[in-house]
Amino acid sequence: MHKAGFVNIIGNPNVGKSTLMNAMVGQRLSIITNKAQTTRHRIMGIVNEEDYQIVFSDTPGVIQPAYALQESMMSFVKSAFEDADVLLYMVEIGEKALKDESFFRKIQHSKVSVILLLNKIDLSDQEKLEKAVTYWKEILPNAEILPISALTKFNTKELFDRIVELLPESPAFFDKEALTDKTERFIVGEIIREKILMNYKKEIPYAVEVVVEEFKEEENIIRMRAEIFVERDSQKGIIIGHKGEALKRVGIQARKEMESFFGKQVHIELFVKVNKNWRDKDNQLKRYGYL
Ligand SMILES: Nc1nc2c(ncn2[C@@H]2O[C@H](COP(=O)(O)OP(=O)(O)O)[C@@H](O)[C@H]2O)c(=O)[nH]1
Ligand SMILES: [Mg+2]
Repeated sequence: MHKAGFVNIIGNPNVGKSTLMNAMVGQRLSIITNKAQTTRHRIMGIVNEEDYQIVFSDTPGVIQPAYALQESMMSFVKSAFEDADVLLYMVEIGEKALKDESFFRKIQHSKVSVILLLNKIDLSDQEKLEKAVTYWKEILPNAEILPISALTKFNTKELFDRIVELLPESPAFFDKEALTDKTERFIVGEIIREKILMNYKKEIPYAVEVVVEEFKEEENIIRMRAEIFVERDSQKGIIIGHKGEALKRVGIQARKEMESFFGKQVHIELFVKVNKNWRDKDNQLKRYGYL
């Protein structure tokens, strides 16, 4: 018998969804920072064994959308409700319900198994944990509750085993060699965006989109060229920095990360361009793969 299914991770921004997906897959597929809205897409991470295939989905944190990009991000979350075989609803200890009530009601009335993950218990204590368990049992009686730490991997093995138990009988959905539904170019773009999120403050990270224009794998090296789009001229100057030093730092950090991901030497060139108010334009969102 072969089992397969979609296991979709949903929750508020910054609770640790991407950290968990990477821990489950054993690869750094989804970027992680301490900033909300780091994840903008639905990203699948696939675990293959002879007798099962788990397709994890990491999703953007649930927010009330303020512009078109965020609306598209929430449509990725919506799609994750629609095909789930198991829903992993992740919260932090001390946190109350999802920022969007209609999403929360969907979880309450879910027909598929829901596991409520109380994440970051490494930062908590027994008393707070017990309070949280009591609170969530009351408002989400249909869920199994599991305290975890995605970061220190506390209880992640237990979670994984429980997911395998819950998987339905099914043939595989993806090639059994596949690791993700995303392309190498997408992952490269995300790594660059992660370094931008880490290196710049205020509105800059939210105004940035990265497009990988070239990805050429040679025998000993991968050559890449990427364009960083911002919304305004002033942001372009900030990204580049004094004598180009800020951009250079991003390039070096991204290259190191890529070399460890691809296990190969990487050469990368970065260019910064202005695409006025792209976050609010449907045709631009389409171009960047959000619609
Ligand atoms: N202490 C602690 N920090 C965590 C844990 N899981 C995630 N984090 C941190 O929380 C922040 C947000 O993580 P991320 O996975 O990007 O959250 P997401 O927005 O829900 O995808 C990062 O700084 C992570 O290192 C955990 O179990 N314990
Ligand atoms: Mg994330």
